[in-house]
Amino acid sequence: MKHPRYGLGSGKVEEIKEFLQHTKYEQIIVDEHMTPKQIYNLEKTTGVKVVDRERLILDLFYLRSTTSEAKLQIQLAEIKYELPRVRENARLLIGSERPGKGGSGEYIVDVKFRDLKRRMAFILEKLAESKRKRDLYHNQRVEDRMPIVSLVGYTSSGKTTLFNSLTLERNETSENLFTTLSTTTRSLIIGGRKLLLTDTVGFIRRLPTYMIEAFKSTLEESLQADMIILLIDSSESVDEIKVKYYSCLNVLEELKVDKEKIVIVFSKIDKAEFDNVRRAFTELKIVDPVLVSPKSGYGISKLRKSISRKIYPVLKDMDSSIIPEISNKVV
Ligand SMILES: Nc1nc2c(ncn2[C@@H]2O[C@H](COP(=O)(O)OP(=O)(O)OP(=O)(O)O)[C@@H](O)[C@H]2O)c(=O)[nH]1
Ligand SMILES: [Mg+2]
Repeated sequence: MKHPRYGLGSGKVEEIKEFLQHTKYEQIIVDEHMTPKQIYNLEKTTGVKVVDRERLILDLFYLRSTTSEAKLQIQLAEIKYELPRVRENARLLIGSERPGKGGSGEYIVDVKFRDLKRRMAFILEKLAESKRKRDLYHNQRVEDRMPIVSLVGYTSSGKTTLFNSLTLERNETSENLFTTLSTTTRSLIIGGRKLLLTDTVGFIRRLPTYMIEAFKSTLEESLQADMIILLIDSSESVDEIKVKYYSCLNVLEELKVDKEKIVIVFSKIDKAEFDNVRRAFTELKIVDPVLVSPKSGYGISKLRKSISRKIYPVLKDMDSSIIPEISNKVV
């Protein structure tokens, strides 16, 4: 492991200490995964609270969560964050005593493990309950033969703004990260036929697998969609676009999404630089991209056409062979 003591090089730690002498910051945020020992060491040497990348994501999630399901999912992620840290945290708590057999350390570890496991079982049961309800609802939709289109993408790529523009909803949008943490589905009519559009939590690069796991039940709606719109913020630099594009594809791959269903849509085109966007297309080998700006309304009718082109073959097939296959997938 690089820099086992602090998670940072000792030169950097000195630099931080020096910096803190002249300022009044209360927290250090490290954009990396850290062990409890590294957090403890860095806190001790700087006298300031230390938050690592995962803790920060969890805190943001928690702050932003509004529905009980989102809260449960975050609590689950939090438990998964804590479980591998229990032993080390106990060791740090009782100083030099090793949590060996019979010692008070072992007792602390046992109690904590049992408590976390008990809470985890409770949360999993609650989440299973809401999944059952969700599946029932989903099966009903499949029976109603309503195609589902999902909006996915990096956090703050503009999913909710596009969702609002297509459905005439007024869901909260903002420049903050993780504005949306629960899934919303609304019906809309395209080409004279009804379909369902789903908006959900945004992705972020280097999202640990256990966090994706925790959000799986809500993200599953994206998995089961007939079309997945992967939204890219085109107003960013080509490098940024590429990093975010690939991290979204990785998450979708991890969730075993069928690549055929994915359609790439570039958003915020009103804010983008033409040359930049063209370079991004070339470098990402994207042909026939859809460009939109829900803010100005640009490209929305073209997007509606792309949706119906992608969805209508599904509708045709649904009348015959596809139906039993889809029903099997969701039960
Ligand atoms: N200029 C411009 N800004 C946009 C456009 N679409 C979205 N935005 C802005 O981008 C920011 C993020 O938009 P959201 O719709 O909240 O993004 P999101 O993908 O739903 O974000 P999360 O819910 O956090 O994952 C907001 O400040 C929007 O006003 C657009 O077409 N043009
Ligand atoms: Mg949103």
